[in-house]
Amino acid sequence: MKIEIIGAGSLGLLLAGKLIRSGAGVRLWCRSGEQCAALAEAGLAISHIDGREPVFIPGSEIEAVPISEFPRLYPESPGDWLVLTVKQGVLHGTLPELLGPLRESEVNVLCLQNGWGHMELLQKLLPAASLYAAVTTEGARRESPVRVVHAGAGQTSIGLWGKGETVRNQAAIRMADTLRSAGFSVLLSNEVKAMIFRKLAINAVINPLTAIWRIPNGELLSTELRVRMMRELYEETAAVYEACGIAYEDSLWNDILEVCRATSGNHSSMLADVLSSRETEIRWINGSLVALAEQAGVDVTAHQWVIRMVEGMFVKER
Ligand code: KPL
Repeated sequence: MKIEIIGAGSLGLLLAGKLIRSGAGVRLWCRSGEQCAALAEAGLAISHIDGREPVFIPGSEIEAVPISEFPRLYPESPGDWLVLTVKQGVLHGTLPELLGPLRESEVNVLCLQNGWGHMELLQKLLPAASLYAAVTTEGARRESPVRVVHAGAGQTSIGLWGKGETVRNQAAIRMADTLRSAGFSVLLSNEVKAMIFRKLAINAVINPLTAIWRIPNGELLSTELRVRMMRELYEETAAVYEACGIAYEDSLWNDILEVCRATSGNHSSMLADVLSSRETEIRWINGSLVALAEQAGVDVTAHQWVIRMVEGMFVKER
């Protein structure tokens, strides 16, 4: 099986390194030619904070290609799976044009984005593809273009999007097995929307507050005021879900607190973006909740406030 990983950020590098080590065929599409050259020269290093043996992949074993070459190179030797690990901003920005040659293709696509909105976009761009949404709690931190830290083993749930079929098909089972052989814990789920909305709520509460206060996830629990602010975001989220008929578990609030404890030393992906002056995914996380709230007439003042705070951290070049 040949896997095309699009996006060489923290998760893309982690998946690429572990899949290559387990013997899977991987081609890694990077944003820049410089990163491809660095990987070819230095190789890819994965360290683990729990003390497990580091993984090192020599440059000669890594096929890394700039994403700008995708329209030319991909049709010459297409893979069996595309794994999209780019951020929502790239998915809604430069990626649609690059995926043009795949419009008629029945390729399998695994999408690992946070937030909401990406699956609908991909359905329009790739109407013949089999689209799978994945929600992962793997912790990964990119230290450089060639080094990533596996900051906590998590779980990845995969669901088939939009076809009304069970995810237990040959292709998905093989993909899940391949990921398991690479050391990931994987579940196949027929509750794809519930899975995405659960993660959306977790991200909409934890990510903006950690980014605004510049604290690791666990520190959200360290003062009453912080927990109160989390609770406000949670209650607005629950009100939106109720108004829109989106089912969620009674345990959702406790699940959010548990994620803070389980990932207490980690920086959320939004904090990592802010610290690296990268565009955040706030539009597709809290912004998608505000869009749902507007349709349903629900007040989401706290979500609107965190969006302004996080967006206000960036001065966009004109
Ligand atoms: O998914 C995450 C993220 O940072 O985007 C959580 C679960 C909040 C872990 O940091």
